Amino acid sequence: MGYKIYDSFSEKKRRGQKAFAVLLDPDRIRPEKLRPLLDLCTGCGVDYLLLGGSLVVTNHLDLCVDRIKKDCKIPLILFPGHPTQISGKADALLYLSLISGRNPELLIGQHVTSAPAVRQSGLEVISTGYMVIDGGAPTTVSYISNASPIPNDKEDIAMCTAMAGEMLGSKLIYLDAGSGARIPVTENMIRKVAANISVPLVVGGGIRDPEKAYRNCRAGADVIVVGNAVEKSPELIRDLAFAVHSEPATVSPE
Ligand code: 1GP
Repeated sequence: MGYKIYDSFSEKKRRGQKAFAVLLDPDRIRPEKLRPLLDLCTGCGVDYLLLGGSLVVTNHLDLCVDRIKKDCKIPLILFPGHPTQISGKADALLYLSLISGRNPELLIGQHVTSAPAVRQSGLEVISTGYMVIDGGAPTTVSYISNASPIPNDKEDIAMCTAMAGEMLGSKLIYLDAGSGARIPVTENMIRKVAANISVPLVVGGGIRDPEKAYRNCRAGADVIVVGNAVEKSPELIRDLAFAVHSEPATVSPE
């Protein structure tokens, strides 16, 4: 097992290049119909594809991975809500520990029981300090995780949590307001967290427009994840990718 994907995160961060990731929810895609979306992602310079969800009811993860790997060269990273959402054919796995919550199962319990399977999968494992931030209404992740999200105006709690995660060994910190969040993570919180960690910072949940993606990058996010908005309007991918990859100062900061 190498560290190719993680090295690409680190290298982009070192160069100050922001990355754009499109999140694919296995429940909302039909593997045989993915090709146009994958071509669009490739054409727009999407950096990563994430695959997974807090609750997945379909049973075609392997098929989705097969199709994506066959039709597309963008690195495919699993973003599992549960240890069953693992396929050794992807490129890497975000190995999430829900450090913002106090549910021991999601901090370490599920990791213990799934560790042999994860190791045997051969996947590149990226230890990720996963932080759920209040998105203004209950989201699937806040309900399923059975753990309180961090209030979205408590920047200090987020900062201390991210710092602790980094010192405990997380290689990425992921601030997530949850899929479809009404209120995305604020720039103030992103700024505070980014200023106090040195590992790459991933931000997602409720990002619907290029301006917000851009402002998040200016505040210190290294990777922007968008799922819902591009599911509804795939043509947004081009503008979002452009915003994330563009130079500072073309959009005024918050
Ligand atoms: C959710 O961060 C991701 O885990 C993406 O959220 O679907 O709201 O873009 P959206």
